[in-house]
Amino acid sequence: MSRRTALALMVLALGSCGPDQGPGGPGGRRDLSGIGGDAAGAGDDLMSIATDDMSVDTDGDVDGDVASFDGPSAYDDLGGKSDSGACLPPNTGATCAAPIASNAGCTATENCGPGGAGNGLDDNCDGRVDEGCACTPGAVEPCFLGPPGKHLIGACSDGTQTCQGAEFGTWGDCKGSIAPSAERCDKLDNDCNGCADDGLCCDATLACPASVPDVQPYSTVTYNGASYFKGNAMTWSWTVDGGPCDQLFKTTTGTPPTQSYTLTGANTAMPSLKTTLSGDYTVTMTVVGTDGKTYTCKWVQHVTGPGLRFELCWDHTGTSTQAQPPPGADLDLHIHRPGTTTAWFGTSAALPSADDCNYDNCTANAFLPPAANVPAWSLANSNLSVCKDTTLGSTWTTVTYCHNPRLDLDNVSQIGVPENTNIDDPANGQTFRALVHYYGQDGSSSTNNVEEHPIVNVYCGGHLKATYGQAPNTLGPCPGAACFNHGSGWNAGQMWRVADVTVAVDAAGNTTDCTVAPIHPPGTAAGYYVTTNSSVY
Ligand SMILES: [Ca+2]
Ligand SMILES: [Ca+2]
Ligand SMILES: [Ca+2]
Ligand SMILES: [Ca+2]
Repeated sequence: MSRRTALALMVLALGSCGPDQGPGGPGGRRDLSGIGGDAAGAGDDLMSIATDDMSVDTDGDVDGDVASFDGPSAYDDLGGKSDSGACLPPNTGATCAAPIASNAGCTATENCGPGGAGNGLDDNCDGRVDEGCACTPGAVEPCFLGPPGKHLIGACSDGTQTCQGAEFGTWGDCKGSIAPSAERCDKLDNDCNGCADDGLCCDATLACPASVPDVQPYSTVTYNGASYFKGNAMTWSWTVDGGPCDQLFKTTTGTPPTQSYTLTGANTAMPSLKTTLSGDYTVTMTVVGTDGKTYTCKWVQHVTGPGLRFELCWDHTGTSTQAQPPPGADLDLHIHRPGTTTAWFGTSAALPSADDCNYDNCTANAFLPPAANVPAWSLANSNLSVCKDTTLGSTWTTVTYCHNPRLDLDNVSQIGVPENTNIDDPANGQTFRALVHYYGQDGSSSTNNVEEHPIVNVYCGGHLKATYGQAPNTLGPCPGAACFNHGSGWNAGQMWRVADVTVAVDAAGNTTDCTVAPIHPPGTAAGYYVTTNSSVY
């Protein structure tokens, strides 16, 4: 069984706001040339001539809302102006000829999209996305927490929402979306009205990136803070906020928490981030300049692996005897071969089923000669480059390729380490079933019961498509039908059949999407399917 050292991340407490250097100069004037007015309907200049409104303003509020619903909006007022007015050098200003209105695209009612499961937008601008739309519990979709007319404009970007509930789901909060915010001096269009730094007088100190290139799991990305902050820095500090497993580990792995990624040089101008899991990571750079001001940039680092990826993590990791955090247990991720419904596990631990990719036959060690009983599913091997930097990368280097499927590592008793199975090149239409097995503790059967609440995340083409076991829809409680607190070693004990994932693969071989069907107890339409001592498919 493999082990790896869990690296603790120092989490830094940071300020959250950048400098507000504007608006400078008295008497900023409105732009009379455009059809639009103030982006947010505030700060009208008394010196301006209020005759620029050629349209019929039926609602008496700001102009520029021609295509918008006239009801109340959660995004009404960011307090901005679209014209900087006169700025004192070296500051410069910007005007916005036709700012997108703060309630652009807002309508009277929420739109659930053609399929009825939501369209990822807050159409009625009440601060909730797809409220009232039906969805399948566990499904994950992109979402934007802002007026639909500002979707993907400027700094505004999508987050994700998760369908919660039992049989009839509802969308949970839209998390990770960058919503419109008050304009500030950073070369970005923060209020997403179509113009960067408009209404302010800004110098060139801060230039935040609107986006950064995607990277693959187990790659290292180094950021050069000096390319974003051009002033003289007194201190640098960087933080990273990870995906569902890192969020779980934040509260269950002790202090400081263990995270799946490592961030080195967090107090330097050039930190390096090494991730092990797919997902969206929010990166925050905070600089205190010698001018005493605090400067902040924030962006999302997309970590996207090809194909299909299953990721398992659980709340109580580690050994049966550790004091802090409290004792953990040993869970395992199993993925079943498509097109068959053979039993999980196999004849014995020494003769595992080649239809079941798991700790016993699917990590790098299993593919060293003679490589018996490995899951040979007629999928092409991947180039060594995609796995050589993983935890067992040196073994893969000996093997000389990356197998599909493959399990990155087997976590038996390490604190805060997920298990991740990769299938880089599934065939279009193949369906893969995931199972979580409660093996026990310390590599053996359970010696004491630890109630676990595992999470399984499903990524297709680099995007999180489904997540199971997250609060408020965790496994358990114990005692109960979905209790998960005891393992009995190889092929025995509690097993959770999670979901069937069917992939969509394009002609070029790229996984573009998938459909995910959660598995419920037989004869029911809701709930998690946990069995004991049964290894049937
Ligand atoms: Ca709404
Ligand atoms: Ca909607
Ligand atoms: Ca703007
Ligand atoms: Ca800005």
